[in-house]
Formats: sequence, structure tokens, C-alpha cells
Amino acid sequence: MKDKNEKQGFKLSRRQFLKASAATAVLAGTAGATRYFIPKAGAENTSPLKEVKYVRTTCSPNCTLACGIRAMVVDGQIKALLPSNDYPEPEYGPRGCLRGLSFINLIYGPDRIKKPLIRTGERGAGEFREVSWEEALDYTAKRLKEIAARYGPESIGFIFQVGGTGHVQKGAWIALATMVGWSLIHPYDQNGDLPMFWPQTFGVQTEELEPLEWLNSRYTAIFGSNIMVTRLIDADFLIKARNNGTKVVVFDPNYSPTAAKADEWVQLKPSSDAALALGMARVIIEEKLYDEAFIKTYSDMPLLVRLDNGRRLKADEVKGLARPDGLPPYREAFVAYNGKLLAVHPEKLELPPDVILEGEIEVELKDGRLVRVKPVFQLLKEHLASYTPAYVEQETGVPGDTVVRLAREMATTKPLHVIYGASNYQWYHGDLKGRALALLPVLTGNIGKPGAGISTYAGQYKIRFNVKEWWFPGSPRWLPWLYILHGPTPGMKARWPKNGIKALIFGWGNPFDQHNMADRLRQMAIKGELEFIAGLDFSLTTSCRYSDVVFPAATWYEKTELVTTPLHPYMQLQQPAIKPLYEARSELWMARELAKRLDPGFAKHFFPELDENTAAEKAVELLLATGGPPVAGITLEQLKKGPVRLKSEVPGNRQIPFYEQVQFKKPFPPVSRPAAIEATAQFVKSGRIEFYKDEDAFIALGETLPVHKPPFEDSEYALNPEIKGKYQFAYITRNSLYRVHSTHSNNLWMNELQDNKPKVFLNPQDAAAKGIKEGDLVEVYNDRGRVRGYAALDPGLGRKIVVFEQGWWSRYLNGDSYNSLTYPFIKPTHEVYFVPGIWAPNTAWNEALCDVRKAGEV
Ligand SMILES: Nc1nc2c(c(=O)[nH]1)N[C@H]1C(S)=C(S)[C@@H](COP(=O)(O)OP(=O)(O)OC[C@H]3O[C@@H](n4cnc5c(=O)[nH]c(N)nc54)[C@H](O)[C@@H]3O)O[C@H]1N2
Ligand SMILES: Nc1nc2c(c(=O)[nH]1)N[C@H]1C(S)=C(S)[C@@H](COP(=O)(O)OP(=O)(O)OC[C@H]3O[C@@H](n4cnc5c(=O)[nH]c(N)nc54)[C@H](O)[C@@H]3O)O[C@H]1N2
Ligand SMILES: [Mo]
Repeated sequence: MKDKNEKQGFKLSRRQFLKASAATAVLAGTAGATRYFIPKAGAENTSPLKEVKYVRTTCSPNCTLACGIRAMVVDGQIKALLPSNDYPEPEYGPRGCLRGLSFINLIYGPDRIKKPLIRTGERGAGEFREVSWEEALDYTAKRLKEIAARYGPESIGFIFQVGGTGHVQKGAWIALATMVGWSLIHPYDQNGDLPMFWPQTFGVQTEELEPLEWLNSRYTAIFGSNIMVTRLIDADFLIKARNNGTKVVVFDPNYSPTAAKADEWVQLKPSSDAALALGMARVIIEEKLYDEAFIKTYSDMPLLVRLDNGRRLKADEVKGLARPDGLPPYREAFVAYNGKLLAVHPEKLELPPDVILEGEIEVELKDGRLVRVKPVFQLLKEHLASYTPAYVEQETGVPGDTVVRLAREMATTKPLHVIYGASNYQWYHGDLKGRALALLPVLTGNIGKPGAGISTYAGQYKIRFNVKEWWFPGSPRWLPWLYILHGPTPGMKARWPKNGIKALIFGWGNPFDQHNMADRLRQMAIKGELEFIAGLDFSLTTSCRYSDVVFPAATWYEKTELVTTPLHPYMQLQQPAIKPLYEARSELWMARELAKRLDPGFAKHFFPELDENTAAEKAVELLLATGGPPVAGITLEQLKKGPVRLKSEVPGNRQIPFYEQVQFKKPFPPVSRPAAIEATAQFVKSGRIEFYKDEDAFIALGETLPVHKPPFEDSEYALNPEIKGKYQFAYITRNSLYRVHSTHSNNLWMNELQDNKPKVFLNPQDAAAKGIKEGDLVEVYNDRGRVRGYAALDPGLGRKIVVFEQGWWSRYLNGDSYNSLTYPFIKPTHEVYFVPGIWAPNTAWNEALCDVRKAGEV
């Protein structure tokens, strides 16, 4: 018998639900036939729900939040996803946003892939036949074997997206890839989320304060990070901090939701942040507001640089000095001066307090030559002299007196926390901006202390414990994504597969929307350069439509997984709330089945004797047992009950970057997992925070010190000088409130909230100059492509900016791709070293010029 609720429309049966969503989700732009539930007076709902169970699990898109969720399951169906509130520190709960809580629409929605698919039509057409797992796996194994035999296994590229959301299931595929010898593509630089100033300056992949620490900051300077949208759940901490008296200043070309919540919004021209930061650093130095003891101890400011060749002076070169015995090869002893020349030991940070920061001296080298040298600080001071308030005002649009005032405030209100947003470093010179911004907390001694530092919050990339036993049974081979689109460069350090990339396997990502810069990837698929494409997803995305084989994956609510995020310091377990729908399976199961077919020897790694969930639990136990100090003592049983804080060296296990370096004077860098310290310590050979970089590429580009370089000059104009003047709008593709990238692109409710229409945000004055009115269908274009959407006029937007929120599936854009306007620029300083996802060429989404016109006007 149907219960009362169902009759009232309180809940839809799955069949009804599918019908309703199929009817409304097909086309954007059509009025949604949403049904509204309005309770009738007196129709009280009295019947109890039967067989209700709650399963504690996590929402796991790539959004950095990793919200604990309680799935309410009735009769084997998920009826509601509810925020969990079981964090030992109540400040972290409750978690969950409208995107995550309406994920039900994706689990039961019309785009859910029900069975394995093999392509029948053209690539991109989305025509498939449903096949058995047996057939899909046999076919895939056969094709992969053929390609490996012809071109080598490294010609098969594997894209897996960020690790933090899936140590077990992603780990299974990474393990398979390393055993077979495929080229692994690291998601962090592929996403553009790798802030290259981190390895360059601090020798690490990325670091960040946990949000609870935001409450300890007295000054929070946010450079282009839209916390209110992109860190929605933890945005609360920012509001609380501000209510407690923390000053919050947002630097953004646009009046963002975060700017709206700040004490002060500083509007600056796109990609001019380095000029501003260097102008502020100038004030801090000129007015002696810097922390002298701090920079002498922890940074390279006292190290001497040769004026003849622009390189740091090494102890080994100097008459009477020597490199200390027993130094590891990735370390170098440089030189400082306090009346006499000192070999600076790279693993002992303390220096005599009287080492000089300013001045110029002459040094005799071992070969008898005399060279003139200056401390880094002296060079920086001279370099900053040109960043006067007047120059900064001209470059950034920020009034000169504001620059001076903010510099004084930042230098004197401690602790200072600088947040550097992804959109802001996803520019060609994002590394320079980051190096300039890092000067603010370093000069003022705001590193390694509660509430202090510099943070970048981008993606759930972070590997916080040792994963080797599960992930790397073989030795991985890596290839940065940009080379696949761009082709290899002379400076490339990664190993290019001798026959290029001939096949692509992707999971947990939608590269044909999210990464098809310049439509290159689609071309590679259509022209057959890619001979085989396989995708793992639960939704039939644009990328699946380009695939030859599609494997239906279990959603987060249908499998066991281990989740961590850089944003909050908890480890959580994803636990299956329901059985996988239709014929969906977990990725571990798929990897195991494929492994059996590729080489029966491989399958051993995946607990072949166990069912897929028990196998996943075994993998969790293996990861916990071999994960090292951050997970010491954490058990599967504990995780089944709720979130467990990861361990750290900081009191209370807090996440405070460089705490050990600063409090215990340990050399930089701390380890960036999964890389070995040998791989990353070479980035900062001095063992200190380095603002002076003397590798060839930095010298050649005039970037030994952080410098402001305007956008587009070395990218768009270098590629094609003729577009100067032709395209004058910056194409900024910020993240949407309604999606996580392209996940939720097809979420019925999220699309209703946007009137089912992609928007093109414009300043009203720019729109008026083009004859564009609110709501007009407009076309944003450049020589590479175009995308259409409806004009939304926003007076808070900077001039000559088009904002198009990234993540729409191309089916909502009439088949166009918003990423066809972007381009895979590779900056030479990103090629100095290659450590996957840590020092690698990073994607610069925002480095694209465009123009806009009413659709139909040519
Ligand atoms: N809702 C939602 N949340 C998300 C995501 C999502 O897709 N949806 N994605 C997650 C992921 S993986 C990431 S990487 C993060 C990214 O999150 P954020 O780092 O917040 O990035 P965006 O939202 O792209 O842009 C933030 C701001 O940067 C500004 N900006 C652009 N260029 C410049 C510039 O040159 N200078 C300055 N000062 N500001 C600039 C934009 O105007 C915008 O207001 O969000 C995460 N959170
Ligand atoms: N122009 C422009 N492009 C951008 C950006 C930008 O700002 N501008 N932002 C970039 C950034 S910061 C990022 S992080 C990337 C993100 O881009 P992607 O990593 O491609 O992220 P999504 O588009 O969310 O795609 C994730 C896919 O994985 C699937 N998925 C989720 N969970 C699972 C699972 O458990 N198993 C399997 N098999 N599949 C799963 C989802 O259904 C979805 O289709 O986009 C980048 N692209
Ligand atoms: Mo990202």
C-alpha cells in the first residue's frame, strides 16, 4: 500500500522521479516543468517512515570541502542527504551545501549510466550500445594491449583527478597504471590549481591554514579567492573572525560575494596583483616595518648574489670557505657576511644576528678572481624602488595612498594571513604574483605561527599521508597534461612517450569540457589521433560522449572510499548507503577486472578473493597501517563512526604551515607527499624561503626576483601580435555557486536556480558600448572559439572583463565549449624541474583575450 506521503507528492518513486527529471533536464532555456510541493491545510503527515537507516558518509566532489553527510535510506533508496554534525570540533559542522544535498538528482537522474557502453556512432555523438561488463572489459583489454604493443604502454594516458577525494578507488587505478606502465597525468597542474610560487619560494607543493586558524588572524588579505562561493561551508569562519575584529580586505577586479562581506574591497585591474604587492613590500622595507630577525633566520635575504653572473654565491667558490661535509646533493651552502664571509649551512637556519642585509662587498673566489656581491635583501630593495605609489596606481588602478595605508596596516596588525585564490594564479604570470604576495607575510614574520601565513585553497589535491603501498606497486611514469595539448617543448623535463599519446583513459573528471583548451582534445578525438578513449563516470558527460567505452561507476553513496581535504584536517570514510544502481560498480572492482585481463599477475594487488567493498576496506586498512605519522593510531572502526583529525607536529594537531620550520628551526621544505624530500628540497637548495631564483630560466626571463609583468604580453600577444587591440576583454572563467566544475551541470534544481541559462557577466558600461542589454543572447569569442550565454549586467564588475562561469556541459551551450577560447600556454620557469603535480607547467585559464557581441551580429 502506498503511504500517505507518497500520495501527497512528498516523495516521488524512482520511476516518477526519472520521468520528471527527464522531461525538464533535456534542454536549457526551456521553462522547467518543476513540481512544487505545497502542503494542504490539515493534511498532516502522520505515518512513520519504514526501515529508515542513516549512513554516515561524505560528499566528495573536487571542491575542497569534503562535507560529512548522513544519507537517509528508506527501503533501499536514498531519500535525503543531510548535513552531518559530528565533528569533534563543533565549529566544523554542520556541513553540506545545496549542491551536495541535491546530489540525489544525479544518483537517480536521467544521465546516470546504467550499463557499460560501447560506441556505435561518431565520437562526440553519444551513440552507444549497452553491453555486458564481460564484453566491455574484454574489448578494452584487447584495445589497450594492441595500442601498447604498437606504441608502447606509455602512449596510454591516464587522467584520474585529485587524490584527496579517493585514496582507495583512484588509488586502485593509479596502481594499475603504474603496473602496466601508462603515462599518469597529474590533475593538479592540469586543473591550473598548482600555485607555482609555492615550490619556487617554499619548496612545497602547496600549504594552507585550516579554517579554524582563521579565527586567530588579526588581518586577512584575500587576493582573488571567492571564499563565500568556493569555500561556502567554511566561509563561516571568515565571518566569525571578522565579527571578532579581524580586518578582512578583498582585492579583486570584481565585487565578489566575498568582497561584499569584507571590511574593505580594493578593486584592481586583472592580473596586476604583483605590482600592488611589490608596492606594499616597498613601503614595508622603506619604513623599516619588516621583521629583521625573522628574515635573517628563515629567508634567503642575507645570502649573497654575484653581480657578474646573477647567481648566488656558493661557499665552494669562495677562497677560504668550503661546502660543509656530508651535505645531501640537493642542498647547497651559500654565503653571508658579517664582517667576515660565512658559509651558510643549509640545514641550520640560525645565523649570527649581525649578518648584513644591505650593502655591497667584494669577494675573492678560489681562482683568485674578485667579484662584487650583494645580499638578496639589498637587491630586492633596489628592485622595489621603482614600485612607487604612482607607478602602482598606474598599473593596478589602486590609489597610491591606499597602497601605502594598506602596507602599513598589514605590517603592523599581526597575525597576518594572505589568501591567494586559484583564479588569481591561473594566469600566465601567476607564479610571479604569488612570489610577490609571499613577500608580505615573510617580510613581516608572519609564517609558521597561529593565524599567520599564506594559503591557497584549490582542489582536493592534497596527499596527506604515505600512499605508496596501495598506489605505487610499480614505478609511476608521469606526463604533464599541457604537453599533450601543446606538444613537447625544448625545455620539457618529463619523458615524452616516443609515439606520443595514442589512447586516453579518464575517471573522476570531464576533460572534454574542462580541459579541451583550444578544442585540441576534441580534435584529437575526432581526427583519430587518439585511437582509443575510455571513461569512468556515473553521469554521461561530454567526455563520455567522446569515449569508445564507458564504464558505469558507483557514486559516492554506493562504495567505500577514504577522503581527506586540504581545507579541513579530518580524515573521513565514505560508506555505501545503498547498493550500486543498475550495473554500476566501484572503480576498484573495474581495475581488478581489467588487471586480470591485462596480466593475471597484476590482479593480486587488488584483493581478488574479496568482494569489492571488503576489498576497499582492506585497502583502507593498508593505507592506515602504512600511512606514517599523520594517520598513526587511526583505525577503520574509528572512521566508520565519524571523522578523525589527522596528526601533526603542531599543538592540537592544528594545520599551520611551516610550524616546525619556524618553531624548531628545521630547514625548508617540509615534505610534499607523495614525493620524496630529495625531489622537492632541490627547489630551495638553501634550506630557506627563497625570493631570489638563479636557475637559467629565471635569469633569462628577468625573474630572479618577483616582478610585475602585465597580462597577455608574453602569452596572447607573443602567440599572435595581431590580436593586440583586436581583443580587449579578459575572459575570466570563475567557479560557479551552482556547480562544482561540471559536476551538477545537469542538476535539475541547480539549473532552475539559474533560470536554466548560462550567463555572460558584463559591466553595464561595457555592455552599453556594445549595444547589449540585460538578458540579450550574446556571443563571447576570439580566434580560437566562441561561447554563447545571456547577458547579465553587473556594475560590480571591472571594465573590459567578461565573466563566464566555468563548468557548463557543452549540451547546455548548443554544443560549444566555453574552454575553446583558452590556450595551453607553457611558461619556461615551470619547466626548470619536473616533479609531478609539484613543479610542472600549470594551466592559466584566465590568460585569454576575447570580445563580446550580440549573438547573430557578425
Ligand atoms: N561552488 C564551487 N566551489 C568550488 C569549486 C566549484 O567549482 N564550485 N571549485 C573548487 C576548486 S577545484 C577550486 S580550484 C576553487 C577555486 O576557487 P577560487 O580560488 O575562489 O577561484 P574563482 O572562483 O575562480 O575566482 C575567485 C575570484 O578571483 C577573482 N580574480 C580573477 N582574476 C583575478 C586577478 O587577476 N586578481 C585578483 N585579485 N582577483 C582575480 C575573480 O574575480 C573571483 O572573484 O574553488 C573550489 N570550490
Ligand atoms: N576555463 C576554465 N576551465 C577550468 C577551470 C576554470 O576556472 N576555467 N577550472 C579548472 C579547475 S580549478 C578544475 S579543479 C577542473 C575540474 O574539472 P574536472 O576535474 O573535470 O571536474 P568535473 O567537471 O567536476 O568532473 C568530474 C567528473 O567526475 C565524475 N565523478 C565524480 N565522482 C566520481 C567517482 O567517484 N567516480 C567516477 N568514476 N567519476 C566520478 C563526475 O560525475 C564528473 O563528471 O576544471 C578546470 N577547468
Ligand atoms: Mo580546481
